[in-house]
Amino acid sequence: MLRSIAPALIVLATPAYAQTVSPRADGVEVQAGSLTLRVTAQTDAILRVRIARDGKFPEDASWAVPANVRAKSVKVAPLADGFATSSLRVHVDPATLRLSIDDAAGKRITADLPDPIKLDGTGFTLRKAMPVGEQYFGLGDKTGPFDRRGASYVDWNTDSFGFSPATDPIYKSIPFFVSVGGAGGSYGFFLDNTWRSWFDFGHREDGTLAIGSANGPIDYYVIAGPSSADVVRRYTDLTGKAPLAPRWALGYQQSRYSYMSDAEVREIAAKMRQSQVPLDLIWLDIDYQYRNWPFTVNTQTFPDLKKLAGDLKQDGIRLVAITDLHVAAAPGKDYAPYDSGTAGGHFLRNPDGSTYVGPVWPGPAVFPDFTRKASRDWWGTLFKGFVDDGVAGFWNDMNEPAIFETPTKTMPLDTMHRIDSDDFAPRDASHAEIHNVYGMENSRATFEGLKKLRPNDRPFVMTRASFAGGQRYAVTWTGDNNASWEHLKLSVQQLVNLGLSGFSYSAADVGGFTGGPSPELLTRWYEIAAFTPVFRVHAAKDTPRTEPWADGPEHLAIRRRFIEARYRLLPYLYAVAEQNARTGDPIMRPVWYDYPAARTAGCDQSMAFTLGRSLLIAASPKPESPRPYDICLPAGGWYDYWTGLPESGDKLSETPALDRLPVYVRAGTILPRQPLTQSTAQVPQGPLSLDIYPGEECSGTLYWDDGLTTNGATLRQTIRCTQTASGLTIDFDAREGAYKPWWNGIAVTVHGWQGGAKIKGTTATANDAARTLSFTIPDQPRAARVTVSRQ
Ligand code: MIG
Repeated sequence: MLRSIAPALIVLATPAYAQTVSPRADGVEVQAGSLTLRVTAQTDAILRVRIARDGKFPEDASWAVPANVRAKSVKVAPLADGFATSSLRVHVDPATLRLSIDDAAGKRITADLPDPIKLDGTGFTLRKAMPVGEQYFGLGDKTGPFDRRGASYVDWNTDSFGFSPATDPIYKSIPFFVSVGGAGGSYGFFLDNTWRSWFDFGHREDGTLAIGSANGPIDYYVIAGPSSADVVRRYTDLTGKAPLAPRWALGYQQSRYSYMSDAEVREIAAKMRQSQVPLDLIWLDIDYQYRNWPFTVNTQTFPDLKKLAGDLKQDGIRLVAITDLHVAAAPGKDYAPYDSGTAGGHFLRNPDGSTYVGPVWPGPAVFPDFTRKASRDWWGTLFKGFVDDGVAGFWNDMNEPAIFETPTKTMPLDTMHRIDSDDFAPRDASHAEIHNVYGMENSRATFEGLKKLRPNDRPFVMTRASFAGGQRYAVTWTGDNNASWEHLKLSVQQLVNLGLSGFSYSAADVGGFTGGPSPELLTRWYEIAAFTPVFRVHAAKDTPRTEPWADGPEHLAIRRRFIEARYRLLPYLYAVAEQNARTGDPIMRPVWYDYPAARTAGCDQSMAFTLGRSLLIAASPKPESPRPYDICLPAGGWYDYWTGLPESGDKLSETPALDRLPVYVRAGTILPRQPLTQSTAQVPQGPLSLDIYPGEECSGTLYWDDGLTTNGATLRQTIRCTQTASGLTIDFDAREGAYKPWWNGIAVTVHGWQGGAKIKGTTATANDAARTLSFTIPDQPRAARVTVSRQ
């Protein structure tokens, strides 16, 4: 911390009211009338802005940004009206507290409008400029247009069964957006405030970006780029990275509300294996429980959960069980979650001190106080039985929290929480303050509980509600979507925006939760979801079946082929996931994340996305239409993923066919893949494949480990290729880490090749029609060069 120098006090001439500018070692503080604005350079590119009313700054505490991150700041150079960091220039108008932020060259990143801070009782609104040409993304999985310009949003976690592409708010509140296209490059804005909040992107007032909240601290971060990738990475420096998931989380996942019995689960598993559809996970929805009481099992229908989990595991299939937070209010029934929770004082209270009881699935239910560390710890212990039974992952649903039989769909706003956690001062807090972080803290309690029960294992938790920073604890999905083409389209935009908002592991119910998809819609959804971070088929009760075989052999064949493609891609997908854990780069990205010019390319790219930097998936922007559509490929060259042939030109016309999804590989990619398995738990038989697509900056990354633990050995290796006058050289860097991989050999395929070739120590096979050259070499753990000479 660099806050030790005594601030010099500059009193300005003829103030309308008191104005002082106090330089600080790591920023500036400016007072105008009853407001004091403090800007702190957390890093050279991240500014924190806090505003005090009546001289009192709000508590310096946060659910989203850990204390050790907030404590860091850097030294700045004072300016007459602000300060500079190595990459930013910050100006504050001392009369109005109007803030503007430029890059080092003076290009505008973001600026307040005149009259920038409006107070309204406990609430406030900040007003900022919205230059023409800027677009806005993020805010989690909110519906509405992909680019948020022109729309307005409310953050208030809401159980939104059957939401439409225009419903707002829905389940999550992630008060963070990325602005793209401004003069000073991309920037991010994060409002660290948990109360009911809003973002208005010029909806109400043209050219005005208005951000407000009903209550709570005026406390926000401006995160400079200039690239969108810089912004997203820095946002995850603040709010945390999503830890690398267990590898099986990247496999195909089958769910339904509900698989009703042990027998039905076994039948689904057997049918998957018979149909040769790779599968890693089966999900147990609420009906496995006794009377919908969390942490119980209906032993009539699931007589031996441990045996079921064990038998499935033999087959490479793991179980995930739903564990909702609404504990049945069942005194005297020998129901441990209620009894131990009551004894420990872990449930939320009414203002009069009595325990709050609300109706949900179990009937009358009580609700853990997840903002208390002690209550989170208690919650974490409830998983012991299931963990001992071998249940691999947990599903935290209904944690907005959802309450039945009330128009607000949630608990009264005066329900009392106790904050006793992190660096907060212990105090009581109303539900109005905690509501938006309740689901995140529920998933945190689950995650931390699992860490304690199995310290070396990577927990797998999926949550419905969350807040900024929730990616540290859980993956998420978009809730109760609908079986429609417009929801398929919406889902792609939701997952892309979630990725930009820190939630890199995301899913949408494949096929739609409500309704019932046509066979074509369901097949198309499988195809696209095969390239999304979490691939989970799920559907509501009383809807048609959506398992891969549900619509007959032709649809099954297509769906299987896409699931297989995903399993072959696992070495690539896993390396992208590891990159995400390290850097914050999303797994699934808008095309312009890595290729900025794509944002303004001519084509409608609302259904295009990349999986890592190397694969571009170009689904139809009108997925319901049989009409041809244009695909814009970013500059630099691409290959067709399915044929391996280079594309000529950067604009392609695609005529939709149900069995085809256009996917492209960046020229300059070395793509690792593996032989097909039926589960990520199976050891692939055969060599690792490396497909080389020659082009600029040609490289690829191998990352591998046991896929399960956090403390085991790892393997990391970069491979590069260079086109030479006589052919191609492939350079293996020395491998880092001691993990011993499953492969002994490497099957190399060079794409876009013509003619024969000579390689020392092996024989190469050319295929002129496919324009490939293939050869096998031993594994290359050490630095080595393979020279491919044209013949
Ligand atoms: O009130 O657990 O979004 O995925 O199948 C419905 C039953 C409760 C809502 C979830 C959905 C899940 C369902 N749940």
